[in-house]
Amino acid sequence: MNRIITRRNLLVGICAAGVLAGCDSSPTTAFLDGMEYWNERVQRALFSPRRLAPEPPLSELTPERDFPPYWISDSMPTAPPGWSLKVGGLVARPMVLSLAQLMSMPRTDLRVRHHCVEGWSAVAGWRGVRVSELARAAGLRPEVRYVEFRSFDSDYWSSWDLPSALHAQTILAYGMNGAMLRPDHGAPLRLYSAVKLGYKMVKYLTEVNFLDRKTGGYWEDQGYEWYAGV
Ligand SMILES: Nc1nc2c(c(=O)[nH]1)N[C@H]1C(S)=C(S)[C@@H](COP(=O)(O)O)O[C@H]1N2
Ligand SMILES: [Mo]
Repeated sequence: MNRIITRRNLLVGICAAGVLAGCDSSPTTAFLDGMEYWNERVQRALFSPRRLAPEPPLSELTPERDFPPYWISDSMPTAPPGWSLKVGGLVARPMVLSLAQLMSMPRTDLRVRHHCVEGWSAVAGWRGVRVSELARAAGLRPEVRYVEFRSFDSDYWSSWDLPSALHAQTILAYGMNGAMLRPDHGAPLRLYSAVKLGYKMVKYLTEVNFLDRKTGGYWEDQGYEWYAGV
């Protein structure tokens, strides 16, 4: 229909192929690594830091009971007492922020269709603070190219390219559909964005690190595409 959909289908196809091929060093994997390199270059070229993704209308909102929750731990992760978010890496002002402090920063609302590579999608409204706002407060050193997001869910993590992380539709969300984020969807704080696939949206956040190198990710290190733009 439009370029966004076409690109996503391309990605999901490549991801699925990557999973089937596994992580051995077969010629297929080498081919897929080559494809991923090419694919990331194409996606980066198409990505514009100022272009906003269209938001689905309110009528497309998924009833909450139909929005599948997902986590890698054996049971639903719950925030440790005294939870706070560490912001570090190559920054002038490393910070430790409470939820109250995050909620007092300028807030942004987004309605996004979530795409999981397992084949489902769902729409919700998310409220939080832009990663770019956090970056401004922390003061990035010029070498920063990547952002790493870590969580208390069995150390789940993902790393992002800086332009996607600083996009106006990438936030650290503490609210969902007009209420506080619940533990099934990543409380107290999760990443949410209109420009990436589901597995990049790290839930149960503990740390945001601004870095000069890629640090992979939980699924990315098992063959899922690293860039994963939508
Ligand atoms: N900490 C953490 N974040 C995570 C995951 C996870 O297992 N642990 N799963 C990812 C995947 S694959 C998806 S599709 C979404 C699911 O978000 P939801 O539970 O709100 O639907 O979270 C992503 N972030
Ligand atoms: Mo997913």
